[in-house]
Amino acid sequence: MSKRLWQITEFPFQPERLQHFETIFAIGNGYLSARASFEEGHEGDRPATLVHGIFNNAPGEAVPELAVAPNWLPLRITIDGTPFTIQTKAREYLRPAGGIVLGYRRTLHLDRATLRREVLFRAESGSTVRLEFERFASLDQHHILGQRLIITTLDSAPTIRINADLEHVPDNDVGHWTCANAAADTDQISWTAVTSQSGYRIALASRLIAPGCVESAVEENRATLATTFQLEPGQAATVDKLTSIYTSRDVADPLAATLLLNSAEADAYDALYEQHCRRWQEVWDSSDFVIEGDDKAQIALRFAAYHLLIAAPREDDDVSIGARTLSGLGYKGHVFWDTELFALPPLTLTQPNIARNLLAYRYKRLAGARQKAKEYGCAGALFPWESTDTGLETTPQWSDPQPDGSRIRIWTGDTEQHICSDIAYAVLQYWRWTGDDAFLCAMGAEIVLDTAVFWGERVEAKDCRYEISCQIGPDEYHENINNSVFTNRLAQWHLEQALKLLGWLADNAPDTARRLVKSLDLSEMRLARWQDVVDKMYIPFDRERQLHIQFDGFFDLEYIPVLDYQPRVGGIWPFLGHERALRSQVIKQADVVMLMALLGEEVGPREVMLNNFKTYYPRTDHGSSLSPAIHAWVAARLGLDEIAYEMFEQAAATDLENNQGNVADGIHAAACGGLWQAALFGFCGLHLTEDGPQVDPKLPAHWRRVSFSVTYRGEKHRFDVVNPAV
Ligand code: IFM
Repeated sequence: MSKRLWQITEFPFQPERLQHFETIFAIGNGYLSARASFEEGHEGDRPATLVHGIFNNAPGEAVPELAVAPNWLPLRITIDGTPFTIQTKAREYLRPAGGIVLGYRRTLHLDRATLRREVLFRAESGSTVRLEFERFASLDQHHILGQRLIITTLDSAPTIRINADLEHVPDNDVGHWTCANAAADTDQISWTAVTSQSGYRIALASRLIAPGCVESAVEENRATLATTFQLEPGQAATVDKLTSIYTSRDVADPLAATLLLNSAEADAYDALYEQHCRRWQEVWDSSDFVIEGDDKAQIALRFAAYHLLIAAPREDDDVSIGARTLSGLGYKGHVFWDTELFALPPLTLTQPNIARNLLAYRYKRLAGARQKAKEYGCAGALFPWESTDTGLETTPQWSDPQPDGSRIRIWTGDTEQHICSDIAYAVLQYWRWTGDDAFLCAMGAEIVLDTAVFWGERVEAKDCRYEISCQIGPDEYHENINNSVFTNRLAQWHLEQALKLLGWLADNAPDTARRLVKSLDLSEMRLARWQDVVDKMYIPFDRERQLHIQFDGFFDLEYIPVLDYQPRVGGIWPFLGHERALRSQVIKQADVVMLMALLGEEVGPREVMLNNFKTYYPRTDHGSSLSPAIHAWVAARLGLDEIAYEMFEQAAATDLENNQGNVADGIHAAACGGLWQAALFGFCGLHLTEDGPQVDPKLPAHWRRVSFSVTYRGEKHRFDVVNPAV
């Protein structure tokens, strides 16, 4: 298929979108990601390489965040003494002094996770050179980063000087690193540092393979490798920079590992790159979703899958995907429900090993979840709303200052408790699709059952029914409300599944059943209560109008016709203000609609589903990037074709077109996973039957055909869906 559908291009340079492109052109390999900052730097850039799991709570900061690793990208180039830079303002193209950029094109190659940039540059001396940059984070050897520069002179014999650096990133630093040490060996440079609070050690080493005699030095705030050479007219020179990186999460002595790896691989760019591409080919063989008839949707889906695939830990089951992946510092790298309900399901279907790693991350943090439940006065496990390396709650309690200087109390860490069921849902979905009983017995069952223990204690018995007060559902505009239908129904479903799971374990894995009954104290009395909650949970429902009520009193709030507020970027919350939003029926994101996506027909008959959608869709401002894709999915199932496609387009534009206005802070992992799910579960109607996976397509009218594979219980199932309507 056409290469064009695997590429995203910036042409010409768009300075006003510098940080946007830094995010969307990030490269990565599941171990780390690097934002797409220029090798030579640029005013206003935000270079950042983020490595999974390297969190630090810097002095004076309320919560931990991912610490930006030292910068391995810098290549400072001079041509006949003119420093190579990209000018920002068009008029600078005409400036008589300094170099001139004659042409610029940058392309992200999704199929091979490679970023390329070509620049035609004229030095002050009049020499014109073409610079072709390439970079990748090896998928084959996760600790190696490759950069290549091919520099070709067109019309003269310029002298080229190149400095390849490792350096600290001061702009992003809030005191994360101490003990930084730059060193220069005869043929390589290195950088080591230690996080100030968490004590993680990091080491990077670089080598330069280039014409001329390469010399190394330590300068202020950087270690550098330098070479100078001359080109004949028409001649091209290749410069390779290879960097290796380790942390103390990987090995006992990161510096030793880094130096060893770097010297072993120093002359092997081509071989490394070839292996990298081969590995990506394998990944795409099981992850691609091909659409015929809609090039824009095709590129958007590949882009979404690409960003999940570069963020997803392939070889580490002790880390997870943050809400903004590793491509930016939004939400400080914290992990939310975005992972389990948005990013993870497509991985369960296409890359089950990665999905298992993500679930194991939660299992390994059950201690933190138990502590949180205990602090809340309940037994069982209550996962934190925002999670990092420790597994403790890391949601900040106060927002950053608002325009008027005030701060808003953030309640999600206190009362957004549906995360327990979101994680249980992901575990059970993974188990059903993979049949991985070993995982279930070793980890999954304990997650599902101990979070069920929490719900069993958390629910409140009132007037012959069970209620849950003071919650935040997915719609975070409404805080500390009573009887969120999403939360109540999901908790009920969760307890029902927990009882079934225990029955399955008793029949199929009696030792595990016995162990968990004992360790989690699953007494007869506790189980009887679960059944009672399943039977008597209060699900707010309006019988007259045959629809679910998002929470107690929702329809008493002020009605605001959200659909009238068009066109706009982002939600309408900023013009309403926090207080009015709380008192209105404006909904931030799919809430009842999210419930319908997760539980499908279990929520109610088609008439109720339609009533729900038609009631809540016009009240939702999609102030969260999690919302549009879920609406697309549910609308497609309900046959609301126009809305489904419009919402799909909106989800697709989240990062590519920056329609929430905050992509500089990182890719929206949930929007990516949501988009993929909207295609699989929404438009294709993928579902499990007793005979395995089946589809029930409701494709957009202009999609001629789609094809994709999913792995079910270790076997690949290929679907090729032709649209009968075309
Ligand atoms: O988890 C989401 C939440 O649902 C809405 N606000 C942003 C969070 C992180 O993406």
